Amino acid sequence: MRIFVISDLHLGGAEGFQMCSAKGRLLLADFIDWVSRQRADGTETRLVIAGDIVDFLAEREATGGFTAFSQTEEIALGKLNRILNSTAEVWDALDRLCAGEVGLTLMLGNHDIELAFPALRARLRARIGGHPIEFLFDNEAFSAGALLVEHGNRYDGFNQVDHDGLRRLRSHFSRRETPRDAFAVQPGSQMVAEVMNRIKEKYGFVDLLKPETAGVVPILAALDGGIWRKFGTVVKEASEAWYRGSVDHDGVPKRRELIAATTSSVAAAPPADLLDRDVFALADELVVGTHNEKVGWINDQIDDLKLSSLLRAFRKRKEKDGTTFEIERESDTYLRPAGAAALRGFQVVVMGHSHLAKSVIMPAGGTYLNTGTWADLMCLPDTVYGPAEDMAKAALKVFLADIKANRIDKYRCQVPTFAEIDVDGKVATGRVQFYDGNGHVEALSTQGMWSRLGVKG
Ligand SMILES: [Mn+2]
Repeated sequence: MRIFVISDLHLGGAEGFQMCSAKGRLLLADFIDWVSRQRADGTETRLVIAGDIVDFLAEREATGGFTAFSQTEEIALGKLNRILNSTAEVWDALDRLCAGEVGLTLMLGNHDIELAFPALRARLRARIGGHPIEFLFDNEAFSAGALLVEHGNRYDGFNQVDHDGLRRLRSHFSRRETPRDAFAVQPGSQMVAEVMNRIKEKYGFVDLLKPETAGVVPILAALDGGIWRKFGTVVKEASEAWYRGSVDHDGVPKRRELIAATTSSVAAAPPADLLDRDVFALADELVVGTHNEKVGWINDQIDDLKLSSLLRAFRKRKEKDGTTFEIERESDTYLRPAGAAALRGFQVVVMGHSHLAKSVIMPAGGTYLNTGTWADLMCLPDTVYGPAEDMAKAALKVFLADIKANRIDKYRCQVPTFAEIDVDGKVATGRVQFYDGNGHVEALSTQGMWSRLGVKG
């Protein structure tokens, strides 16, 4: 059996909120058609889309604002219809794929949980031609022999979904009953709807730039002190809540209501790579720097002082942030549970969610793969980390002026990746590859990642 896995397509989005571009969707449709042609005689072929297929958080409510969750089927269906209409090429390609007898599995992530609602599952199935697709919800993972596939948000305390609550909603909706309790939305989605999206109205880079915290937070504070003053506390509190230990020693969530979570009481120390307190301290410092006794808050100047502090901070973190796109470096958040799965016999463990494509041979045996994303990515120009300090400063200045004016198009790029796994009896082998269009594929490499990101000084 040959299995192709992609994830984090983030299809849809209101004006200015689209993460997967029009060009990106065409490439995605081209990829799906390419998968359709990979079905060799006698080999069962399947495409698994492992979550964050569409993005409900990027769709506006009728009132014009954003919410972390669509509380009724009607609202969610309205958003899904808008998404389907604006991304038709992808669904047409999936229809062709299924007609060509390639299997299709759809799984939930954390930006598309409303897809679990009965009316939305029916709508989606009809849109893909009514073929018998497999739809996994209730936090079920996909497995085939020694292959395990899941979105990955189960191990990210910020984005763990209350699937028990979601199941209760589905039960009510299927009878057209009004649910008794409101659904408790994961904090990560609240953060997107209430904080990130408000910032995104003005600064489109916020959810595209990597590394997420170390890059975005200090830049925001420098660009707009008022924004950090307003939202900084929320962001810091959310980050601290993460540390309070939501997962056990295998990195598995402890809360029972998150279906199939363990009940282990072993508290995990926060993984060292998640301690972002130095980043928050810098952001606070940058905001103080924008305060002027006489005129109050002057937020809109990228002065020399701020530029120097930012540059110093980025260069100090060069080692750490420079590994963001290194394909063999992954956070313990995902490696711990992947390692635990390997001990249960899974030779290949595939996740998505982080938007960073990875391929790691695990110490305990087994391979961890991350499918990356089909949404756009952005990163700092590499000159910022380069040896010449005055050039670095000049490059950072141009970059900040551009993103402040929301001129981000030249920094956005799509680096489409997919996992390909062969399952033969008890043996599974897998790899991540770049998809460059027209059937051109290339093995994932850090070098290839950098060149496709097109990082220019
Ligand atoms: Mn996700």
